[in-house]
Amino acid sequence: MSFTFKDFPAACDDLRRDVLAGLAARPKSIPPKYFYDEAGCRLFESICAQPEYTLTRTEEALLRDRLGDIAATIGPVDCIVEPGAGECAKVRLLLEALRPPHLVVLDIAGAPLAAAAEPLSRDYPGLAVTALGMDFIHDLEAATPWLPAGRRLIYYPGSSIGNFAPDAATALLTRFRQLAGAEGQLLIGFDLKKDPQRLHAAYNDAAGITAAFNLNLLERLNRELDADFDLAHFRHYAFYNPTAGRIEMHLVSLAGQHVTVAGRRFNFALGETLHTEDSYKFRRDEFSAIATNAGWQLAAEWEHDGFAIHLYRGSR
Ligand code: AVJ
Repeated sequence: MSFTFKDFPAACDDLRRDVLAGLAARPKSIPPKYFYDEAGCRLFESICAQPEYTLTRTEEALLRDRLGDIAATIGPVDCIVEPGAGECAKVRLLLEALRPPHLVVLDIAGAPLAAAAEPLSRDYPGLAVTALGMDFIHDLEAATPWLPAGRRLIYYPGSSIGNFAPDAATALLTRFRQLAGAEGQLLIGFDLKKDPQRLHAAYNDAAGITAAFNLNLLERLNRELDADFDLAHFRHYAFYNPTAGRIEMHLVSLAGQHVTVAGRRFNFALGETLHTEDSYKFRRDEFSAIATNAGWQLAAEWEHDGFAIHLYRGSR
């Protein structure tokens, strides 16, 4: 039916500002949302197809196998809202099962989002699709005027929430709670704590795709911020930190070196790290405690092979 696209500007200035701030910090770090340029999106798709990385396939199988039960528990909804929708592939199962009149998808990469979302309005007759190119982590409130009133379901799959430390996850889920409104629900997928060797392997695939994904961030900075990172002088290093309950991804400098980024010079000592991602893993009770702190109440849960899908309703 109808398709609407709104691109919110300034994503480019954000990259420059965040990267310069991150390179000035100790330890150096860059937010993982910047992995997803065009090449990064392709590499992430390829990660999801690696035998060691089961997260995405397990979630899809779980959703597919339990779809009838999940849809019946959710009940009728007027609108599905998916932050970080990317390829808009995951939401199709839910659209088929729930048949809502509206879908609102959000992603930091506006143009690819629009390209992926537009076909949905043709494939599902009677569905009005709105695509918002925005950094929802910073600017979620800007989405509110675009959401139809009524029963909203926020859909946040893929353990994207794992990129946020517990306090930041609570803050984001609190804003989801406000965005969802009084009758709102949240369907969220997250990766469970499991054998650390299995986690380690998932972020150190034999084909080297995760390493390429991590290093692609430097390629992006070379292109978009006129930087001069030598990719041969940085090593992908990912490990499970059981104390913090997270996978950490780093790019470790293999030499003492200087790098210029957006006209500024930065020194990397031999062995110094650029921390590029945290991917938190949760026990079911740890996760529901975070959601409860954010004003949500657990309504139902589904688990398979180390992955969980939770359904929440408002508690206040
Ligand atoms: C998209 C954040 C869920 O943490 O597993 C995959 C990203 N990074 N391999 C994850 C990722 C390296 C992924 N999330």
